[in-house]
Amino acid sequence: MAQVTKEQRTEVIKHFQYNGKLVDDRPYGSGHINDTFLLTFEIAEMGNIKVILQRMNKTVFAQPVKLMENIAGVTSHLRKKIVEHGGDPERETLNVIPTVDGKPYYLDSLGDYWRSYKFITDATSYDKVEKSEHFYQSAVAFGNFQRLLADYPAETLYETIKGFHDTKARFQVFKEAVEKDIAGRAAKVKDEIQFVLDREDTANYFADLLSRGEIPLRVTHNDTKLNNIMIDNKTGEGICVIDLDTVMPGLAVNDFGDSIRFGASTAAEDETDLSKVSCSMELFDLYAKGYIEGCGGKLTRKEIELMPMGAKVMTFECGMRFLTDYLQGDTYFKIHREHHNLDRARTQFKLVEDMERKWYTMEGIIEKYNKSLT
Ligand code: ADP
Ligand code: GN1
Ligand code: MG
Repeated sequence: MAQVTKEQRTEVIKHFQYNGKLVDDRPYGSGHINDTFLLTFEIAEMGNIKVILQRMNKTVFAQPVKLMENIAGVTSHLRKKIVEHGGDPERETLNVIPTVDGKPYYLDSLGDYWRSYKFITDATSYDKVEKSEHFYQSAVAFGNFQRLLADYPAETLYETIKGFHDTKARFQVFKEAVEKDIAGRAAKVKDEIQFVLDREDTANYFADLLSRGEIPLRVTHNDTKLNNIMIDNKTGEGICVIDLDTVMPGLAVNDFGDSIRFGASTAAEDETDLSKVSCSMELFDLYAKGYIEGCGGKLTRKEIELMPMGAKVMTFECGMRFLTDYLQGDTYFKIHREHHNLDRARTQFKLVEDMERKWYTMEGIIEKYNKSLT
């Protein structure tokens, strides 16, 4: 997608229900998909009010209007439950700011779709675990999210990305990308390609279990990385789950696994010094504890037992997706340097190897929690 220009934002901003005078407008956050801006408005006697403005990625999300219907449905469901439990719905769920004609999105003159959210104040989205307690709290919050949506009518949710975590199908897409090699990069990444090809069993694992009915489809978040949760600056609690673009029927083990992939890593997702990258067993343990607690007894024993596999499959899948994008010429994930997707793929594969080495430790941790269930 073309870069967002200042003129484009000026047009867009006029069409949302904002008050006050715009005093600041800047790119924001480190998401890989949408274009996010933080706007600050000055309102007489009230001070400054911040909002998030996002251009939705229409290459990734083919139907932005249906996607926003999902978000409206999910956030109003969450709002109702938060109010029932005496929580603060202004901070504990996303709040969509409508356009002047009352829609949850704006279609601009260039054909781009935009949406806006109230900014969640006094909270931080972390790219790396700074305090282990934050990671535990994020687990409780993602578990709660799963529990609160357990009674959401899954059939009303539009599938925003078909086969999003169908790792088996993604393996086939990867093989095609290697064969086509449109960016002419395959010869230079033979080892990484072989790493993926050697693990077809990992790619097929959950598809096979699902087809045998051994694990349930649930309404899941599907993108549970640590920077998709706001941690309260004062209490350290996971206050709000954000980035709801991929809320769809999925697997709880994948939600668990994606959090481990990102948050239990001892290094950033794009670290180039691979000696720094490993999967922390202390963080794995903390997250498992928090997530099982947050889900409030809703997970089956089988789902809990499969948590190490969830971590491995999601890390493997993500590495495979980064490498696929690298082979296809970097068209999906935003990159900020030439071999960014390759660097990201390498950290994921290093994590997969480390998880394979620590397999029995992970299983032991999970067994401890499975045993303690009544
Ligand atoms: P992407 O899909 O590109 O990851 P996100 O919706 O996750 O987009 O937004 C990118 C970043 O913007 C988040 O990681 C977070 O830091 C920030 N952000 C998004 N929504 C809010 C919000 N309502 N309040 C505060 N920060 C937000
Ligand atoms: C993307 O949108 P963001 O940056 O939170 C991606 C996830 C990947 C993640 C890797 C819709 O997440 O699936 O796991 O990057 N989201 C989409 O960091 O593809
Ligand atoms: Mg995000």
